[in-house]
Formats: sequence, structure tokens, C-alpha cells
Amino acid sequence: MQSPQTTHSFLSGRVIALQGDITAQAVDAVVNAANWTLMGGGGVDGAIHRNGGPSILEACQEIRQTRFPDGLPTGDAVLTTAGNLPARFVIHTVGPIKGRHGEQDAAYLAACYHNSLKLAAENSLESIAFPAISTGVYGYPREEAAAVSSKAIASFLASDDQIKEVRLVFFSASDLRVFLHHQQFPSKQEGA
Ligand code: AR6
Repeated sequence: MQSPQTTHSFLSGRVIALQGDITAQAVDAVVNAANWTLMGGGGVDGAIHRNGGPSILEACQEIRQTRFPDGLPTGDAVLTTAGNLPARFVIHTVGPIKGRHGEQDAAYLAACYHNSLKLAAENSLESIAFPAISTGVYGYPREEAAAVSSKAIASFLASDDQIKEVRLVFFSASDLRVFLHHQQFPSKQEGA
């Protein structure tokens, strides 16, 4: 049930927020809320591997063998094929488990957004879709994550002109509502 879809825009339309499924987004890259193993899991991670097919896991295994034998550190990001997904690439990032990094939790969550956007820009990509990283199994409060993610995205876009569209995809209407109330994009929401 995807229609008709209400979107909310920020930063002159460069960022949009909507309710939806991350695996259905036809963008240059969708971001996966992965874990350090890069070997899959539940939530977004499970859906991406399930719908994208085995080529994503194969690419992740290659990255583990060649670049990150000890696993992907929290806040880092890597890029793989998107397999059968409508997106071209998947950017895998590891969000912080809330409470594990003390006062650094927010810095790690901001790093996920920053490093994913940076990787997309470095690969000449123009559109990227994010799920609400860490707000599921990893227990990050949605209100706090909204402030951290919006500030990190706004800060990156302020000094970048490669990325044309950042799509923030919330699984439920309630998640989207919480985000809209707690986001801290510099200008007011521009309409629905
Ligand atoms: N599309 C959009 N959002 C989704 C989807 C979807 N298909 N499925 C879930 N969400 P989570 P985390 C929402 O748990 O907290 C995995 O096992 C979900 O409702 O996927 O970063 C990994 O392997 C929530 O709001 O990611 C890791 O071990 C948000 O996406 C661990 O979970 C993130 O929930 C990562 O936990």
C-alpha cells in the first residue's frame, strides 16, 4: 500500500522524508543499517539481503576478506552492488548500539550519515535513501536520532554539490511523524 504518497521536503527539496520500504527505492544508493559482520541480520539488513539476492552477500564477503577482516567499524560505510533491488548500489553502514559508546553515541550515528553521503559523492552518485539507522534493534531513541541525522545531513550538504536528493524512508507513519517533529534541518518544513 504505497499510494498516494505524502512527502515532506527540507533544504529546498534536496531532502525528502516519506513513509515506505527502503528496498523499494529506485535511487542510486540505498543505505543498509548493517552490523559489523556485514553478513546480514534482521530489520533493514534482512530485507535488503532477502530482496536484493545473494550477490550482495558475496560482495560483502569479498569486502570482509580484503578490506575489513575484523569487521566494519561502527560509523564506517562501504559500497556494494544492489543485486536485484531497484537501486544501483547498497551502502552498508554500522550504527551505534545505544548506550555502548557513552557520550559518543551521537557522534557515531552522525558518522554513519556523513560517511554514507561521502561515499556516495565519491562514487559520483546523486540520489541516496536512508532508513532510520540504529532506531530498531540497536535501540536509539527516534527523537534523538531525528536531531542527529538531520544535523549531520544538513552539515554534509552545506559543503557538497554532488548529492541532489537525500530520501529519508520511515517504515511506519509513527516513525515519520516523530522524525518530522524532532528533525533539526535549518529551515522550516516547506510543505507536504
Ligand atoms: N524499510 C525501511 N525501514 C525499515 C525496514 C524497511 N524494509 N525494515 C525495518 N525498518 P533496524 P538498527 C526500520 O533494526 O536499529 C539488524 O539485525 C525499523 O523499523 O533494521 O540499525 C542488523 O543486522 C527501524 O525504524 O536497524 C543489525 O544487527 C529502522 O528501520 C541491527 O539490526 C532501523 O531498524 C541494526 O539495528
